[in-house]
Amino acid sequence: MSTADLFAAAPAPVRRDEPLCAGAVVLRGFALADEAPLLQALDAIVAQAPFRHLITPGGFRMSVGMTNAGPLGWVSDRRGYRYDPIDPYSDQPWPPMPPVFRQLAGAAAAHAGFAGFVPDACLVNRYEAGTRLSLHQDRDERDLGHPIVSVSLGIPAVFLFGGLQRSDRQLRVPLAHGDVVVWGGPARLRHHGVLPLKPNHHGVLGDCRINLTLRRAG
Ligand code: MD3
Ligand code: FE
Repeated sequence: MSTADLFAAAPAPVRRDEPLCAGAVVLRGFALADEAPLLQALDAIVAQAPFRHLITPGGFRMSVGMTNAGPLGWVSDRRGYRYDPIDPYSDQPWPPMPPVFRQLAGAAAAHAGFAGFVPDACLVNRYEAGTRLSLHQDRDERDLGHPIVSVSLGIPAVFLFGGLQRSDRQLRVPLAHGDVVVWGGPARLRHHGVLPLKPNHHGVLGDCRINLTLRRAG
């Protein structure tokens, strides 16, 4: 068998760039090369700061399970949304930002045209069948000039990408294991959300989807 035949039998994971609009691009499969170290780092975070369902300022329990890593973590309670250096469930700092998270986010941002991105917050979202994230804007970060990098792992989801007005029509973007999306510049304040997940199974993560959102929050 020739070398070409060997590669044909085990094709490289799909890696392509799909621009969504000015400032937003889907990097299909960008995280696949780092799958094992990403999952190992995720286990260490969850061991120190388990997933929990936060309460919105309006008093609703979020269906997404959340935790954080890095110097700042996103939290919600009856008082509002904010970034906090302390995990309110342990009264300890959040687990450290894994170097593989920081490096992947920097590489993805640079690939999308945002050189020098250094995240100080990683929100880890866990979705199960039926979990959804309603349409919102991300505006709790100090400097909205920095992009956000999101990494999808596990079962697929349909992401809703709207406009600057809540009522603007939304694009539906399927996101699969290993996809990375960079959102910045004119896309940074667009509304977005996640449709309720369909029951599914992923060989490595089981019956859930994990999304990492890497931000410069402080
Ligand atoms: C578009 N998380 O944590 S990441 C969030 O899949 C959040 O868990 C979703 O929205 C998830 O706030 C989507 C994609 C994302 C993140 C930030 C954005 C899309 C964005 C900021 C502006 C526009
Ligand atoms: Fe968001």
